[in-house]
Amino acid sequence: MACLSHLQLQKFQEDGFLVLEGFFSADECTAMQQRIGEIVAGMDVPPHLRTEFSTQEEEQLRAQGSTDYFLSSGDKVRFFFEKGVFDERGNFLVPPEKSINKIGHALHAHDAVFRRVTHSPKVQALARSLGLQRPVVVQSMYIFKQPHIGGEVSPHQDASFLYTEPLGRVLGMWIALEDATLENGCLWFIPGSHTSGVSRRMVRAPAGSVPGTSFLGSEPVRDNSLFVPTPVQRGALVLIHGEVVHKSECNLSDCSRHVYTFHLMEASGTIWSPENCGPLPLPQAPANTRAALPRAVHLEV
Ligand SMILES: O=C(O)CCC(=O)C(=O)O
Repeated sequence: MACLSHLQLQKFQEDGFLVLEGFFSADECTAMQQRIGEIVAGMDVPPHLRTEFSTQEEEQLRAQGSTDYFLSSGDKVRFFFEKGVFDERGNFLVPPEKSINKIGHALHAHDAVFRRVTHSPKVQALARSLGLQRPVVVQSMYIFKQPHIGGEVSPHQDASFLYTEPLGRVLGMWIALEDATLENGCLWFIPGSHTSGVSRRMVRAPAGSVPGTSFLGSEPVRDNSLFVPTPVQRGALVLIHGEVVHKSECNLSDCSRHVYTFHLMEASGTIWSPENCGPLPLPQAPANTRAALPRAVHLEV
């Protein structure tokens, strides 16, 4: 199962994404969901750090007060919230457990359940069958897509945020812990859109200036008719090439759409841009990534 067939590999290379249904068992999905329930039950975010997550550029820039909470989350387990879930003092307007957009960006490093999944033999075998030589885990997220209020993720390429030289070294592994449907906000892709580089990059402000981010370039308006919906069942793993254009719509349905997702980088011969926002763990990271990625975790541990 973890080894891709020649046809699957070819499809991934052509489309820039690939669905592997049934990659994780129901028990494995339940273990991740139960663990996230415990983590959420212990959530304690002070009101001034309650940060609404948005993929819209203008809204990200408005949230400067909590920028540092986001920028320094690369090696931590932090909570980011849906829009409109707080009053002006930061008090919850909805039950806290229904307010979270995502938890990021280092569950893989800090939590035993998510570490086990991320470094599982079948994930390692999958990475090997994709030809990765020295895969490192550069970030992870648990995304909730809450019923009724789960926000959209606007069209983007992951390499805009996880930029490397050369490009083509970043890969997302997106795991559906619940069925992802047209109604609750499944992924949509533009097949084949991973072959023309990146249209914009998010860069952090230079050291010594006010912490923040800005974009170099801009996301073009995409032709909606090019996007292909990708509903999948619980347990599916979706491989996402770092440059493929993808999005998800908001969730207006009664059902949540939980996923656990993490990104790998081929560390061999790759330079992780020091202007990326994500700082990450591990001493054995290869020399060319050590400064910018002080804690990147090798997949094969
Ligand atoms: O889960 C989603 O809705 C979007 C996830 C995504 O864009 C990503 O993992 O790159």
